[in-house]
Amino acid sequence: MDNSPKVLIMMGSDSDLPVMQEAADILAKFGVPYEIRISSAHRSPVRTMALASEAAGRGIRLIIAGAGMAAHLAGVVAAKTTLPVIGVPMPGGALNGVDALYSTVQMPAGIPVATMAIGKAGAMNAGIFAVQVLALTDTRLEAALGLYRREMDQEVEAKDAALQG
Ligand code: RP5
Repeated sequence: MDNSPKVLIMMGSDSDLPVMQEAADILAKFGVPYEIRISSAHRSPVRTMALASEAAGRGIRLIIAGAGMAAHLAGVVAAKTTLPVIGVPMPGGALNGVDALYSTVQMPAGIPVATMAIGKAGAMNAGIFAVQVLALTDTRLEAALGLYRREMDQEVEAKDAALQG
């Protein structure tokens, strides 16, 4: 079995870890090998660009990049690779993530970043979205996603049944 990382999770600071862990947990749940790295677009730009530009050559298929405030990490990473980049805006700061949302989502034409919601929901969805992309060429992941959706459906049904008494 090939256990080399297929998804690279990057975050601008260790303070982003409690949020970005959600993406890692999803990948672990689906048995997708990943690597998680702290690298800042402004504090460690050379390292960040090296991680991005070398990712495809190491067998990485997608990159998830989470950053806060003037969040340029996902855009900088996307500029250095043709792998799909999923951006996750971090909550916090004076604008509580709205700054990071705009910084991540408002990429000028030519270099896209697939931007998720602010915070933990966005990080979780980034993980699921990565699995969905990988599932295009992986029948095991396709089946696992089907099961995941059925479980969600059953959970809602069970909560409704409990409410009805
Ligand atoms: C961004 O600045 C990071 O992604 C983080 O969300 C934010 C604050 O970083 P710290 O000051 O907590 O290291 O670069």
